[in-house]
Amino acid sequence: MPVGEIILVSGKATSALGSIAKSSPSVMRFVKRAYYRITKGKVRIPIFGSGGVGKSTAAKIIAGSTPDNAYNSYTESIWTEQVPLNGDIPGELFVAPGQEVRIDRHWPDLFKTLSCGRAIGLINVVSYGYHSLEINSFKESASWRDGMSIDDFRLQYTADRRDLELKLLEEVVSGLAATTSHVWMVTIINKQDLWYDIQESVLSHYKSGNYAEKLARISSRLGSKNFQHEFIPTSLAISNLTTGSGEIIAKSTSGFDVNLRNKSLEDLSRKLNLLVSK
Ligand SMILES: Nc1nc2c(ncn2[C@@H]2O[C@H](COP(=O)(O)OP(=O)(O)O)[C@@H](O)[C@H]2O)c(=O)[nH]1
Ligand SMILES: [Mg+2]
Repeated sequence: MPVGEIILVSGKATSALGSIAKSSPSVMRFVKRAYYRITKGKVRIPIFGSGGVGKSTAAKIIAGSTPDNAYNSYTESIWTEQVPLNGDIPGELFVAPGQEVRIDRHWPDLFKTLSCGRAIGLINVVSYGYHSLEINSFKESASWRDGMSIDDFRLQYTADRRDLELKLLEEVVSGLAATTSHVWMVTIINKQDLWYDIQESVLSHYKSGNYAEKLARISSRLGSKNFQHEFIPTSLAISNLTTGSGEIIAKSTSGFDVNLRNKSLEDLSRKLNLLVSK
C-alpha cells in the first residue's frame, strides 16, 4: 500500500468480494470502490487550519500521492480545493483556504457538510507555529520588531502563529455548533521534522493546554460517544522553513530522516483507516 493512502475494505466487504478475489487488481479496486459506495456512500472530509501548515500537502498524501509528488513550494489557496481519493474508498477531501480573510466566505459551507451528515469527520492541521511564509524577508512579517535577531524572530513568529492556530480552532468549535450527530476529528500536528527535538513540549502544548480545552468543549456538548478525537504527529515533508529570499527561519532537526517521516505517515494512514471504517 502506498504510504499514506486510505485503502480500506471492511471485513464484510472482503468476504462479499471473495469470489472475485482472483480478478486483476484494477478490477478489484473498481469493485471495492463500487461496493463501498453502495453500502456507505462517498466519504467526504474537510481539512481546516491556518495558511502554510501543510493542508494541501496532507490532502495529496491522504489521497494517494507519494510524499515526493505531494511536495510543493507554498502558495496560498484562494478557494476550497477538492481532492478525490484514489484508494479503495470513493470520496473527496475538501481543503479549506487558511487565510483569515477567506474564512467567513468558505468555511461555513464545509461546516454544513458536517452538520447535515454528508461529511463523516474533519481534519485540523497545526504545526506548532511553523507556518510557511509567503514573504521575501522575515522583516516583512507582522511579528518582526526592530532589533530582533533571526532567533528572536523565530520565537516571536511561532508564538504568534500558535495563537492563530487557537483562534482558528475556536472557529472550528463554533462551526460545529450545528452538528448534533456522531463526528470524528483528527488533529495533524505537522512539521515534526522541525520540532522533533522538543517533541514533549509540542505534544503537551496541544494535549494539555488551551487546544485541549477547546476540544473538550466539543466533546462535552456532543457527548464522548459522539465525538472521537485523535492527535497524529506527522512529517509530510522534510525541509527547512525559509523565506522567499532563502533566510532560514527554522532548520529540520538533525537526525530526522525519511524513515521517521514514513513511520509518521503510516501512523496517519492506519488511524485514518480506523476512523473511516467505523
Ligand atoms: N518542513 C516541513 N515542511 C512541510 C511539511 N508539510 C508541508 N510542508 C511544506 O509547507 C509548505 C506549506 O504546505 P501547504 O500544504 O501548501 O500548506 P497549506 O497552506 O496549509 O495548504 C509547503 O512548502 C510544504 O512543502 C512538513 O511536515 N515539514
Ligand atoms: Mg494550501
